[in-house]
Amino acid sequence: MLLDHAPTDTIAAIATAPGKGGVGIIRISGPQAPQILQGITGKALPPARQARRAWFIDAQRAPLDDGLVLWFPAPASYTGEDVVELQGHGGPVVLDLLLARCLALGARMARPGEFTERAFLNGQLDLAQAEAVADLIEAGSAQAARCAARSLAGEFSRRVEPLFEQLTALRVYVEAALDFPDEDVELLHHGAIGERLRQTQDSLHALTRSAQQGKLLQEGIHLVIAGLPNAGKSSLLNALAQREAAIVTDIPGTTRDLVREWISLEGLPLHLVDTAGLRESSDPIEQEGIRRAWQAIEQADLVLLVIDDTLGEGAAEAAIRARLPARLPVLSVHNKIDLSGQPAGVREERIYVSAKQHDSLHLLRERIKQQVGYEQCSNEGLFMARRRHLNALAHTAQHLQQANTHLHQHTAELLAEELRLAQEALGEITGRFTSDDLLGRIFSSFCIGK
Ligand SMILES: Nc1nc2c(ncn2[C@@H]2O[C@H](COP(=O)(O)OP(=O)(O)OP(=O)(O)O)[C@@H](O)[C@H]2O)c(=O)[nH]1
Ligand SMILES: [Mg+2]
Repeated sequence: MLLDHAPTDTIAAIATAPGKGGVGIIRISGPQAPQILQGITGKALPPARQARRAWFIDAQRAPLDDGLVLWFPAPASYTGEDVVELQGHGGPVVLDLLLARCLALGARMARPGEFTERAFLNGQLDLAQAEAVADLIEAGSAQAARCAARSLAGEFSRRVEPLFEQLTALRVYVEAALDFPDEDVELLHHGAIGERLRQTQDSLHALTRSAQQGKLLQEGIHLVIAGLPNAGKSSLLNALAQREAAIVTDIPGTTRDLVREWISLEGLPLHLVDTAGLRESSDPIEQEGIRRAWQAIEQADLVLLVIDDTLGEGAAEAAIRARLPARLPVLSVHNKIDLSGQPAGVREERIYVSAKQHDSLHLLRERIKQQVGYEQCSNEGLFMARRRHLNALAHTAQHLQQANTHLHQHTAELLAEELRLAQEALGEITGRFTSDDLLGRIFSSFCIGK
């Protein structure tokens, strides 16, 4: 496992955001942290976990700053190691001087996420909690922050744990069948394994649904507005963003660049992209705009295909639909109903709106949430999850499915193996089974000082 290479060097970093601020914090973790603290204050260690005022001094004992020191002896600290915090004035130059002094006294610069990585390696946090630290910092909405806080408090891990236990119990049962081959057939015929397997699959399914909601809240969705020139794409973007973000004119081909807006749909972060109208064009600028539009579509989670309802949907739209990636969900939005006279509402999977009159936009918002499976009211038990977690849950589900097949074919060895693989995939979430390579990737995405 991981704990056999616990670090022995001491790391330091500026923990507060770059720039000027009232207070700036330097964090030091590792065995030399107490000596560095004594070196930087020229005094004995302060009492543990109590703020003390001190002068920070350089090698010639000249003052660098006047601040607070905090001393957290291991293991009752963030990283589980000896930790020191220096709270000085938040100027970039003074913080650099303080950090340089820490390095001169024996610390080395921390890599991004290294404090949290050490907390994980020392068992202060599991992996899902460690990731929640970064997600809390990055949270783009109040809902996302609350979900990240729940994951940090261990809510996600607490829901993974019983599943893990269920799998252990199942494995014990099946391994027993393997150890006593005479009773093998009987055990596998026994409905109990099938029943337990089904229960485990059900719990996994419920957990996956919650995790999907969490991931939506963390990453949001990329929604691209596409369609023919003049269909009202930019008008729709402006209406959804509630500001005049994109230029609107009655000249077809107005928009060339991608216009990006970020909005929150009752807590769901929505990255809107307005694009150039899709048509054959000989204008090189417009051609480039159309190329970018397709590029944005390739990366979208959802496309709003805007149709001018006074013209209706025709061959040009059909050509666009044919070129859309097959995996991509598309919402058909009929615009300009104030001109076409069509009633507002949703009919046959099409939404009838007026971007100009802001008519039926609430229905559009509802449909977007429905399409991506966002259940805004059920935020309560939600926790933050990442793509990595969803992948792990999906792999677990696949192995359980395989296990089911082997159960029906009475191939006990293969059943046991699939259960083992399922448990391994599930264990990746909290870091029970995790490669160093994966850890490196997870923690390097953190900011320095975290
Ligand atoms: N009456 C009415 N006019 C609309 C509506 N939506 C857009 N328009 C008008 O249609 C024209 C084109 O609107 P835009 O939003 O610029 O259309 P677009 O799809 O972004 O066009 P390009 O950027 O050229 O591809 C403008 O004159 C708008 O005022 C609507 O719901 N009702
Ligand atoms: Mg436009």
